[in-house]
Amino acid sequence: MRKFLATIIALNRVTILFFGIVFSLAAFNVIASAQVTAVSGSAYGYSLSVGLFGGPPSTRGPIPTVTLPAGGSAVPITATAPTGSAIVGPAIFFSSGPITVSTQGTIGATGAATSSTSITNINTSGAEAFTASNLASTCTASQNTPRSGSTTITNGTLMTDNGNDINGDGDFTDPGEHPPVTVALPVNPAPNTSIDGHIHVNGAQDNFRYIFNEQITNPDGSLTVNAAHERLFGPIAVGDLIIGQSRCGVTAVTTAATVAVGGRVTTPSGRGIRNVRLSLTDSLGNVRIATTTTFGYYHFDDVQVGETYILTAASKRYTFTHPLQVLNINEETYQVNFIAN
Ligand SMILES: [Ca+2]
Repeated sequence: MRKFLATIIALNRVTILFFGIVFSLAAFNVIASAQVTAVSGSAYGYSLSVGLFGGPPSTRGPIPTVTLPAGGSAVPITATAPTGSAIVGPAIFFSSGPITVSTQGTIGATGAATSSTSITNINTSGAEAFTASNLASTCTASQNTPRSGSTTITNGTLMTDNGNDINGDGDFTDPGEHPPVTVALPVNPAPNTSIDGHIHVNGAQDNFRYIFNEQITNPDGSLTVNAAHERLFGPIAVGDLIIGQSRCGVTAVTTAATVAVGGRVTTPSGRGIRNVRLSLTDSLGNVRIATTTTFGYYHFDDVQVGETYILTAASKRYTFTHPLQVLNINEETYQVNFIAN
C-alpha cells in the first residue's frame, strides 16, 4: 500500500486534494468462476487389523475396494463380494452377505465426487456383537455445497455385554452372573455415535467401542465416512474393524473475473476529445495505457475485479482540474468520464 500511495503522490501532488473522489462503482458480489480440477473417492466393504494376546496384528481386507481416478469417472466404478468374513484364530470379528461398493465423480464447473457402500446381513456367523440386515454409508463432495456423509443401519442391534456364565452351565442365573445386554441402533445415527461394550471370555473381560457414522476430515480436505468402526481395546483383542468406508473430495480453483472499464473524455460543452492518454495503475504499480478515439471514448479490457486502481488522464492540448480518479472495480463500467478545462 505504501508503494501505491507513493505512486499517487508521484503522479501529481495536487491531486492528493481529490482523494475524496473514490468511485465505489458497485457493491455487487465479486464475480468469480470456480472449476473442480481433480476429484478423489474410494470405498471398501470391511477391513480388520487385530492382534490377539499381545501378538502382532493380523489383517483382513480391505475388500472389496474401489478407487476413483483423479480425472474422475461419470460412470460409477463398482466392486462386489458375495460374502464378507474376517476371522483371526478362534475369533470371528465380522461376517456378512453380499457387499457392494461404488465411487464416481466428474471434474469441471459442476464437478463432484460421491462414494457409497452397502453391506447386507451383518453377523451371519451369529457370534458377533453387531448385527444388521443392511449397513450403508455415503459421502458426497462438490465445490458448491459442504461435503456431507451419512450412514443408514437397517434392523441394527449391538450386544454391549454378552452375559457372564461364571460356572459355564449354560445359564446366567447363578450367583454373580448376569444376562446379555443388547441395544437397538438408530437407523440414521448422528456423526460419531459411540457405544461402549465388552465381552466375557473364559473369566476375562475384553472391551470394545463401536463408533457409527464415523466422520473424519483428512489432511487433503476429503471426507471419510465409516459406517461402523469397532475399536478393540483388549486386553485379549487389540485393533480396529472398519465396516463400510466411503471417502470423497474435490480440488477446486477459483479464478477472479475480469471486466471492461471505460468512459469518455469531453470538453465542458460535451464534445469528445481525441488522443487523450489514459493510464490505469494497479496496486502493484503495473500501468496500462489507452487512448481516446475521435469521439473521446476509451476502454480497458480484462481489468481484474476486486482491485483498486488509479486512472489518470493527460492531453497535449487540454488540462484537467481533476486528472485522477481512484477506482474500486467490482463490475463492468463505461461511465468513468473526464472533463477537460
Ligand atoms: Ca451359570
